[in-house]
Amino acid sequence: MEHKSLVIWLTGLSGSGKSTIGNSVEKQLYQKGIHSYLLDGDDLRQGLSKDLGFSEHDRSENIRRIAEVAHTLRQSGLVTIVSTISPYKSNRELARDIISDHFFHEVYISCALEVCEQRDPKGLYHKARSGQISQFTGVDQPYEPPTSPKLTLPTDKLNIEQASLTLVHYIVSKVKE
Ligand code: GGZ
Repeated sequence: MEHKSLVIWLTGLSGSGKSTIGNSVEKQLYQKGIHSYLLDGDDLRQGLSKDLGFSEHDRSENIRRIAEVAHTLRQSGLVTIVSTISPYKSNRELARDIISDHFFHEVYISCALEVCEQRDPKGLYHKARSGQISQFTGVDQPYEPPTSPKLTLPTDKLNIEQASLTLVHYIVSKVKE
């Protein structure tokens, strides 16, 4: 199927469901003949951003690199899904500038901190609370929620299937416009 390309920028706390939704959406788009690629923050930190930590400066550089890659993939015709905490508004605005406003779709994966902390899939909140790791988003670093995202998916109210399907419908409506 011929389709337009865009960047879906998923932002939200660790444990909010960004990667799970991104993976599910990628599979559903494939079944619809829509070509997509998922850039996952946690994966990229094993390679592209291996040299970076979690200071404000390093997160900013991480987002800049990811935005440049997303821009290139988008230019090649792919629906590019980015899944990264990207906690600072200014960093997401930088990403918007790199990608261009027209193609940049900010999607807020909203979830109460207490719920993310209960899920704690990798035990990172526990480590942050007990002082084993520092600079953890939501614990000793801020998360600045988007003020006007194109879409908000509250994963403390919707299950993953509902959230993913809502995003798939959104993407399909945009790439066929
Ligand atoms: C936040 C951390 C930290 C700290 C390790 N703060 O939920 P995860 O585990 O699987 O994904 C998170 C990932 C954060 O990478 P991002 O590239 O998304 O961050 S940012 O956009 O802010 O640059 C988390 C894990 O790494 N992790 N230490 N201190 N998340």
